[in-house]
Amino acid sequence: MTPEEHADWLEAGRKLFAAECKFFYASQKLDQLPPTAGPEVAFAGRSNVGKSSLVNALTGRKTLARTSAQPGRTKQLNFFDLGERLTLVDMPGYGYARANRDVKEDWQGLMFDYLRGRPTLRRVALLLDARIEVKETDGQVMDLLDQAAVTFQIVLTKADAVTGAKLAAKQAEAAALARAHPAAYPEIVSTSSQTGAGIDILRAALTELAGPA
Ligand SMILES: Nc1nc2c(ncn2[C@@H]2O[C@H](COP(=O)(O)OP(=O)(O)OP(=O)(O)O)[C@@H](O)[C@H]2O)c(=O)[nH]1
Ligand SMILES: [Mg+2]
Repeated sequence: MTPEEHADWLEAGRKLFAAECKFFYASQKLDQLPPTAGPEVAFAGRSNVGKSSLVNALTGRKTLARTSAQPGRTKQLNFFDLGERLTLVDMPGYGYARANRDVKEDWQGLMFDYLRGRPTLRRVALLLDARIEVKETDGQVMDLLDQAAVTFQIVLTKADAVTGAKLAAKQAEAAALARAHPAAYPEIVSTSSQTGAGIDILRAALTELAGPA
């Protein structure tokens, strides 16, 4: 991209994410998903990785998606319409050990079924916490997305909370994971919902999936 093209790319992202964003649906069961319509991007990752915070940072609304310091806050698939061009789906987290067993299986079953079977799902933003090592469940989700041929993009979160050297090492680790997974998009985006770092890049990358303005 030339510098002008890059500026246009960022501007398209800024514009889309400045559009009105409305919560319109919460699903607890797979037979209760909203009807498929336009393109969807889902935010997936371990409990507490910062999915809901990232949805808020992208849309510039502090309380659109509910966040919490306690893991296991988001318990449903929450659907948000962004300017009638893109649907954002804030998912429950996986790997939350303290959840009641039945509840845990319910959420995870829902999540996996949704990821495997949703025809309008164009990409998964797979969030990894820059402070924490990659866990087995992260690998399992990446394998599942490979099998389902759902493109995913690794997004590092909480970049503000690590040193530059640690972030660089984490980016290299994430890039190696992306190379090892056929469904992974090669670019890794490092973000902070707290400082806003990388948010403009992620907005622009996701705008490539959106319907026409
Ligand atoms: N330092 C820092 N903390 C963050 C950032 N993003 C989120 N957090 C914190 O991480 C915690 C979890 O954030 P959530 O957005 O609720 O995480 P989640 O992935 O939606 O969690 P579940 O819905 O429980 O799966 C909260 O205490 C946030 O304040 C970030 O960019 N930097
Ligand atoms: Mg959440």
